[in-house]
Amino acid sequence: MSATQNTAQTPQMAHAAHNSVRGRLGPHIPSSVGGALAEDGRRQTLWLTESERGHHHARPRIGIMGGTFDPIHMGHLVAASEVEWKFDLDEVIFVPTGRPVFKLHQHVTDAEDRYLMTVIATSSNPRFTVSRVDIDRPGVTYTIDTLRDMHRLYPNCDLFFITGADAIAEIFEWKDADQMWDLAHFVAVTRPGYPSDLSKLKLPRGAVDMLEIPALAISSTDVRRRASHGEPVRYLVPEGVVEYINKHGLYRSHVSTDTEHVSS
Ligand code: DND
Repeated sequence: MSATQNTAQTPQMAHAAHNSVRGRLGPHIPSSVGGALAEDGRRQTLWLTESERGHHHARPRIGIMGGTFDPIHMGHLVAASEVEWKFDLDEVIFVPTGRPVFKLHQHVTDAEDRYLMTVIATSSNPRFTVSRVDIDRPGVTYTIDTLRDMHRLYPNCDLFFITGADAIAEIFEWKDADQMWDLAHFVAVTRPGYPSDLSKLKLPRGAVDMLEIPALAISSTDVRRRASHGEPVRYLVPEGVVEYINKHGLYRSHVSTDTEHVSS
């Protein structure tokens, strides 16, 4: 993937875009602009943003890490961190689902508990934030709605939706899948136990990148099972999440069932 894409904009547009993003994303958002010669030799101003690592992009880049996060674990965090690094993202926004569509027939922990565990798990990383858009939207959660909301909130940013290889394999079962490609670039991270070959899927050219990440065979399903049996979950989830699970007695009575759509 090209690290730099130059898009000529008016200075006013660039300033507006930049300022609006800086306000939301915080002080690490870059501030550089530059000029260059157009192909016909005339001077043309290119307005770029510079990432903290010194790369130039046409627009700030935001990762969207959607998940049920029941509970959030180290696999989720490593996935987000790896994509943030490899794609030079300015920020990764974790978006816990409200009512996950593929899990309507199984017990899912209260959204506020999942949200708070996600906040706790991400709090030490200045590039990680958490959004309530899916939790606060009534009804079943669909990614197409997540992406539309994010476009409204971050109109001048490029969005990168982060997902596991298992999730991307069934993406054509997602609501309005064909409309999602225009809203975000998709990054599918490898996950132990799931095939990482996307070639059999008829994905639009260039819409999805596969990224190999350090293999962590951790699943929320297994964390819940362990917690329900009193087995250790320490080091599978962040310390604060261990404490939250213990303090609130989560997963004591709900063992995962066979009706789960995927091992999460
Ligand atoms: P999950 O329930 O799989 O989340 O949902 C993931 C996203 O898919 C959410 O944003 C959903 O709204 C969306 N979705 C699902 C189904 C239908 C539709 C949308 C629709 O619009 O119709 P988990 O908490 O289980 O996992 C979060 C992510 O982390 C997943 O992409 C999963 O593959 C990945 N993951 C790992 N990746 C690497 N190593 C590991 C992982 N464990 C989970 N150990």
